[in-house]
Amino acid sequence: DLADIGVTGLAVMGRNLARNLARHGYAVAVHNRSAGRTDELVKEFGGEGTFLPAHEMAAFVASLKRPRRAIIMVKAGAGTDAVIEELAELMEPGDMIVDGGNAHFADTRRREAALREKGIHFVGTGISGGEEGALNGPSIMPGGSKESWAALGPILQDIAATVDGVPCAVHVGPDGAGHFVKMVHNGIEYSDMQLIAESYDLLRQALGATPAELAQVFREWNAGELESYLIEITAEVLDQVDAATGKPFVDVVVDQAEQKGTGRWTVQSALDLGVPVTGIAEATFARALSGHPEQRAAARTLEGPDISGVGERQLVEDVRQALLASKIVAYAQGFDQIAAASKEYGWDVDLGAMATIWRGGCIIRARFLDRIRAAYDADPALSTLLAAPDFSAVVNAAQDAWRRVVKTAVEIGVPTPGFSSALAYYDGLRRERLPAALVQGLRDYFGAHTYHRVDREGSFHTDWSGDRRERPA
Ligand code: NBP
Repeated sequence: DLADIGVTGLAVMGRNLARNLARHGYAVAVHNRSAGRTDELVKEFGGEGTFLPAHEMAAFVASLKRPRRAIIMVKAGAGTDAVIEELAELMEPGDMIVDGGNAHFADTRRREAALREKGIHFVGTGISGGEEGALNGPSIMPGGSKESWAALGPILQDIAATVDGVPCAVHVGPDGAGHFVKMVHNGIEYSDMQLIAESYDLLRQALGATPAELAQVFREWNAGELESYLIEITAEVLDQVDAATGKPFVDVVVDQAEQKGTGRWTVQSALDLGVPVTGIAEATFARALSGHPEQRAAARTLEGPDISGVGERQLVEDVRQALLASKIVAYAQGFDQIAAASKEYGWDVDLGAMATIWRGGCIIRARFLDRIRAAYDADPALSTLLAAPDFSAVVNAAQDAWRRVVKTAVEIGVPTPGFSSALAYYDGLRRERLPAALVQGLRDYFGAHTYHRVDREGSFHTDWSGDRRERPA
């Protein structure tokens, strides 16, 4: 008998995905570069379903039903290209190669175009939720052709997480759309975590609260509109006590955040698209700053403010509101970026559907996402999430608290780039007139870059080095 689908690359992600497929009744062909992993999978979990192990790629491909469906789950980069090449040699027009790794969307576009020439569908697919998600139901963001979605969609929706009966898997759009959306998802994840970290830091510094006390604060927040996976696990991490020292776990971890690069990719793409994803950028840069211990040691001689006058006020509730408002800004920016890329690359991404598929199975799952879906349902052409009535009401109500939080942070010398830049973005967006007019004037002065006027059509240049009169450009 032949397999319904295959998985090649059987490290944690591939193995769990293969098991998830088998548990849903699919016959799964399994293959890995080094045969040991394949044998191990069958030995340990063979009882969970039907696995067809293959040690050679040719045997793996031969064991698949036509049109063939093969998922690649290997380390992103050169390894993926090597496996695609090997698979493509053995496949026929109409077959489908799914890349479930964290590929850069530009690589996915290149690979899709190359395989399309051969009539093979290449489906760059974002998979979120880590190993646990891969096994029990991830959020799945496939790109690629409509034909490939028709053949893969039912399987992917079957193994994805479901929320209220709705599967967290939908066709995102052609070629690189799926990996692009996964990339932005990860960028938003960076921003969510940075904001949570700032909330914790500020409350700990300002109130002298212990990590355990703050765990309780996050737990309470998780019972309200901030309810989300990341807030939930923040309480758990803060509650953790180090067995070796008896100290709070968070105090024994080296404070240098690492990254695999998707935050950086998101920011790079946003720079190309001209979309200000400041929340994600600040989060990425905050990680970079944390990773420069030599500079941080050298900077310890710099002085901070005198904080003796700062009282408690209602700081906990203020921080909760600042966190919520900053989070809305981060999501608004992330959705702007997806919209811009969708336009640039002709993807026609349904923004509301993206909120839906992130509701379960993935790291940024949150109650909040239902409201984003509702906002786009109410107005699919929404220009910014901040302007949706539900969200503008929240940020308007939060803004006084948000300002007090940033002020307190500045007063006591706690860096909150996430809160501060989100607030600056909010104020920048809502300002009727921005000092960009002065920037334009300066550009025209030194570079004759011209400017537009508020009262007349056309481009203008002022002869700054001559008579300083304005002329149409
Ligand atoms: P890794 O990213 O650690 O990759 C290990 C796998 O890649 C092994 O199966 C290895 O084969 C294979 N491989 C490598 Br390395 N180079 C290869 C090559 N040149 N040819 C063929 N196979 C090669 O595995 P992972 O953590 O399971 O992640 C798989 C993918 O899923 C990655 O792209 C990752 O970014 C993505 N992802 C991971 C997570 C997560 O939470 N870990 C979440 C979402 C997405 P070998 O056994 O022979 O060495």
